[in-house]
Amino acid sequence: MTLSFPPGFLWGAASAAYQVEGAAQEDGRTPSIWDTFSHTPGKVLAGDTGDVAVDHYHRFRDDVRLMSELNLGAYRFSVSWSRVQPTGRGPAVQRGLDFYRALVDELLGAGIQPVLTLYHWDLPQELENAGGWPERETAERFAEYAGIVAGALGDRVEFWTTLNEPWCSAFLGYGSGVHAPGRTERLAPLRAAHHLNLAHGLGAQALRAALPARAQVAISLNPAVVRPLTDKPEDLDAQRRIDALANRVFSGPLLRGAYPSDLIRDTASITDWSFVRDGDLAVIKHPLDALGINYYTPSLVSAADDEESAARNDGHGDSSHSPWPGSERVSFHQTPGERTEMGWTIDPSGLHDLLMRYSREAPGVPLYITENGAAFDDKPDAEGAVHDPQRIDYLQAHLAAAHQAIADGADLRGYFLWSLMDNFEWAYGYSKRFGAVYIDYPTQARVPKSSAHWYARVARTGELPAA
Ligand code: PNW
Repeated sequence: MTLSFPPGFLWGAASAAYQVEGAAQEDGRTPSIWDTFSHTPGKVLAGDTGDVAVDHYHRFRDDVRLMSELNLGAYRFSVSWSRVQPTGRGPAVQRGLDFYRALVDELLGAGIQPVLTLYHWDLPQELENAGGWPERETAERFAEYAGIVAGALGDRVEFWTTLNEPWCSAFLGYGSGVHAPGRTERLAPLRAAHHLNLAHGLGAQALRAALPARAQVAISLNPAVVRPLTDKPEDLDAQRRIDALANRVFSGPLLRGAYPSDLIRDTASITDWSFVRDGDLAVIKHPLDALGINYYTPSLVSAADDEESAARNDGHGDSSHSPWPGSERVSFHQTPGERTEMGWTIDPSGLHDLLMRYSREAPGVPLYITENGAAFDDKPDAEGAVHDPQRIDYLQAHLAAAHQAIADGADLRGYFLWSLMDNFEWAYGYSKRFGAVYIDYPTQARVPKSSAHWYARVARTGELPAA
């Protein structure tokens, strides 16, 4: 049976500045923590960097044409902070802003709605040198940066998101160290999480002050779907702990204006949370116009009696350091079923669960799936065509789960496929291909995969063909 999505449902694709732009040293851009990290031997597979990436900085006009051919209604991209404000402080660089203005104009000219993310992990290196997200000043600098971008693009961009996946910034960046800046600490991720929350709140205030009333202000989270291995009390406790550190450390302050009391208890040996100052929680609980949800795969956890084995198997890349401060004694298990090239199990029921959960937790707030997709081992055939039936199956199953969530009452307004094109997949470099469009890196040729043609039809008709 064909499933119809509501009229006006937004069909999009997503990307992020450091993953696609390249032009790392052009027009006044200075290094971000991802430039430093990727240029540090051993941090990114095969020594890959975002220096050139898919050269979107120079090819954006072609890329927008490609988006039109795919019938996209929206394009989610992020702004490189150090392109716009090289030291993370002080005056903006006009050439940096001009690039985003040109991109936005190209999108609008093609009838594609720009969805702008202010921060997708590329902190200006100078701000990391001053301490990075564990320091409060970074949140204040973010608000200033938000105001600059809103001042430059507020007349033409209506959909704004502050942060992408603050969990990754805080816990992979400062805990497990598999993401930039690669710090492996226990207190720093908790301080970073709070200052990211504060950055969202202060940034949202700065956006409201600079933007017309019709503008929408949102955030994109990557909530975990955490399932217990058994219903033994110790496994349920492991589930509760990971849920606190993956989800409620953000949803608590954002939606309810408080950090969860069990999280504060679980982390009592690390911190008394005195870095949370009076008034911060009121700032963070800024009313959201929309909530972005990024979903890839669920997590399966159990209690571990040995911290080391638990840390090595935390489900988030190779690190001997745990990204779960205060709850290191948790093991992550492979959930059963078919997997993608990331080793992530394909489980669309997790997407349905998340949408229903956040419908309850954020009543009245429209939801968007701001990322969903999969990496497969895509290769051109003899004619140069790229057939990716597995990605079509993945998208079909996840869109069916999203459709079911709408039928069950979720106010879901749109879907952004991750990603438009193959790109720099963080610690995995160019080895993992998430794109609907294949990139031949030596020539930078763009080849829409069969999933791109499939998605173009879904986007045009608003209908999901039966599997
Ligand atoms: C997200 N994890 O990253 C990002 O928003 C994208 O930039 C990225 O390319 C995409 O998903 C695919 O990985 C994540 O370890 C990276 O839990 C790692 C994790 C989650 C999300």
